[in-house]
Amino acid sequence: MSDFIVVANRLPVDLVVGEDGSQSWKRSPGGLVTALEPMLHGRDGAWVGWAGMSDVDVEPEVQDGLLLYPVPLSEHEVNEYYEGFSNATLWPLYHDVVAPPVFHRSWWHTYVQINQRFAEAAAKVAAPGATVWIQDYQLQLVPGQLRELRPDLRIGFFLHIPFPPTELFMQLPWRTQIVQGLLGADLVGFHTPGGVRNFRWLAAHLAGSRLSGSTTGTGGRPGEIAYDGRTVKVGAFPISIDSTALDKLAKTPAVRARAAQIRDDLGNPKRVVLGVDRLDYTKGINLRLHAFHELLMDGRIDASDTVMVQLATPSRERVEHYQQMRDDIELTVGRMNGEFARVGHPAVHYLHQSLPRDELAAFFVAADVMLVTPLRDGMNLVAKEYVACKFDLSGALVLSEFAGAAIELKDAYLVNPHDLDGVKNTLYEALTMLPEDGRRRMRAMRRQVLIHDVDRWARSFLHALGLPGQR
Ligand code: ADQ
Repeated sequence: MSDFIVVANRLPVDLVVGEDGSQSWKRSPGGLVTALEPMLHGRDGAWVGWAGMSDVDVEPEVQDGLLLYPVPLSEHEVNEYYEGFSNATLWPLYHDVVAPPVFHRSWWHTYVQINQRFAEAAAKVAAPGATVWIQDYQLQLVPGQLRELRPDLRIGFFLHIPFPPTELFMQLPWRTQIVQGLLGADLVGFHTPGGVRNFRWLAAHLAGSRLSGSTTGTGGRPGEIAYDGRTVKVGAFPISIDSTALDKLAKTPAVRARAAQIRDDLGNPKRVVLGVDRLDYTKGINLRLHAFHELLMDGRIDASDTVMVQLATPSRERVEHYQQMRDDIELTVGRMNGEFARVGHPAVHYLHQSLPRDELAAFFVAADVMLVTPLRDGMNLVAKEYVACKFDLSGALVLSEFAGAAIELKDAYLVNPHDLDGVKNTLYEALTMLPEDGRRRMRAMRRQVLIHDVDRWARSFLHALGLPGQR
């Protein structure tokens, strides 16, 4: 029985099955685990989630004082609940329908069933009066389902992706059930005040709730919604990174030497432009390649002294839309290099690979301009990671207005990713900025990112939820 439980689609470890059938765990240290680790270990913590492999039975296990409680999924369930409803219905719908969402009743039914399974698992491990923190869009029904099973619990929910404009959300055939599911929580958190506003409107119109308090849920004053005889708090809690650790890593001699090596390997160009993303259609990778390509074609930049590097982590490779997007990006890269590369000197370096943390830090240190151009993004941690690595105040961040991070990083070169000329001109401006202006901008952004780190994010959410001992 645990006092503090995190419920997320994935466990913070991946199951590895050996050739002899033996099972072991590989740690997958994401930002969330790092942020929550002290709280989980300090109070009999548990983590409920899927082990990442279908059709296997895995026993719960205590690792370093943390109970890992696996939720099993069959391959059919992964197809319908995860790849279907979560990633082909909700993901595009919540990202401004930049791809058309697919609505399938059978996917929805599986989503309901699997959410119920997560709720039952959480109900089983929670001590009386425990605090449960549910994460993200795959589990939006869990707050309501868990409250039915265990009204004694304190339940928080945080959405890591944008909560869409009300007109778009209204397309969802199961919109009322989702809103009611979320209202099962005591506190619902979003990255931005816009998400809070959208949710409050929907709660009033779809679930008949009454609103009070702050309308945007910022500044530590969550709004309140009266629903079903309870008060549900709603607030904006912009997530962040472990900025101190990353700043420290970037300053190590090994990472600095590797950054110099990377520039050397690239042929010591005058300027290095970098993109780092999960390969996803919301991230605007192709449009930034087009902007760079057009600057080359216009003769405003020269491939002999300005190179671009795009690092893309493989993602959701079984979903058709992702396969198509990967083909489009690789076609663009091939075309650009066909026109502008010289032997041994590509104009664009493209790596469809996931890199270790210190290698990624070295790329951030090496880059003169970072291009973060999502069409829509809940927050975008890459923008904050770049800033955290620029300890010498060099570098410029080109950032989409449609990333949650744009609210905090006002000193970035902000762009509308739908405006190709705007992206081109702003990229050019960043490439040719005066060093003093660049240092001023980077100093201001670093102040923001170093103070508002992921630990502060987790604490402020849990404080608003009323977890004892949080400031
Ligand atoms: P994501 O959509 O995954 O997260 P993001 O916030 O940018 O987007 O995080 C991606 C992470 O993957 C970063 O930590 C980045 O360093 C890492 N990464 C990217 N490419 C990599 C590569 N080639 N090798 C190694 N690592 C790589 C979702 C939402 C976001 C929100 C986060 C957290 O979509 O909007 O910021 O959750 O809430």
